[in-house]
Amino acid sequence: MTYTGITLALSKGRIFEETLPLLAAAGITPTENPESSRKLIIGTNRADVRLIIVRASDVPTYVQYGAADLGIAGKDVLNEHGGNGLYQPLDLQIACCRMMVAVREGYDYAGTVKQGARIRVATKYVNAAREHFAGKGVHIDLIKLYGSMELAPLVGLSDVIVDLVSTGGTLKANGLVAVEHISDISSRLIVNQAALKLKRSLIQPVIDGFSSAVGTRG
Ligand code: PRT
Ligand code: MG
Repeated sequence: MTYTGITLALSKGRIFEETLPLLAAAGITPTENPESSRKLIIGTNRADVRLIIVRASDVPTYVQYGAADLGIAGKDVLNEHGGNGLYQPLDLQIACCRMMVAVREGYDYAGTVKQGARIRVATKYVNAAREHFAGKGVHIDLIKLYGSMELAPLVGLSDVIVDLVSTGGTLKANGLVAVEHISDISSRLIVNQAALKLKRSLIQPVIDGFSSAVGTRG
């Protein structure tokens, strides 16, 4: 049961894909692809390094409690989690996107804000949304969703959404437009603080390998 190596928590999809070159720079190659394998614990070429595959929003939780020593999570996810007990040594500059406010085409966002009207905001990112609108002095009703935010303004669930945008294709396909930029998002390496002290000889080379890969990337 007790594993004496180090465990890195990752999510499938874009984060896994974009982490592969960083792992390679640290001398780590997964033995299986989580997209095709149903396994949640994935070995690597190194007996002392394994990967666990979890939901993107669960990565900070696994690392916080020490079930994983390290993890990779979007700044969006870390902001909602709060970052308690997590050391964040590196911005990996992967899975980059922007957190935006978006509305239905034709919705007068600026006018509504100017009038001081309450705005209904649907989002998965409730902390980010609360902070953003509080900073503007705009009163909102927050509606928490877990996905497909783009639908909310189309069916009258909300006036606006707060969501991540990368190509802009999803907004466009649904007749939505971005009206405000909240923040730039990228993924961070996160480390359990106690694990860093206890297993520094294993963890520090991974941090260094990732760091040099990020630094040399064009
Ligand atoms: O999918 P699941 O519910 O399990 O979790 P998740 O959606 O949080 O995970 P995943 O793997 O989709 O995203 C992991 C991380 O990638 C996020 O936490 C972000 O930090 C980062 N990231 C980068 C993105 C995007 N780009 C992105 N475009 N996460 C989500 N999107 C979504 C966005 O929410 C919207 O629905 O893609 C859609 C917009 O994309 P474009 O290209 O059409 O603009
Ligand atoms: Mg997703």
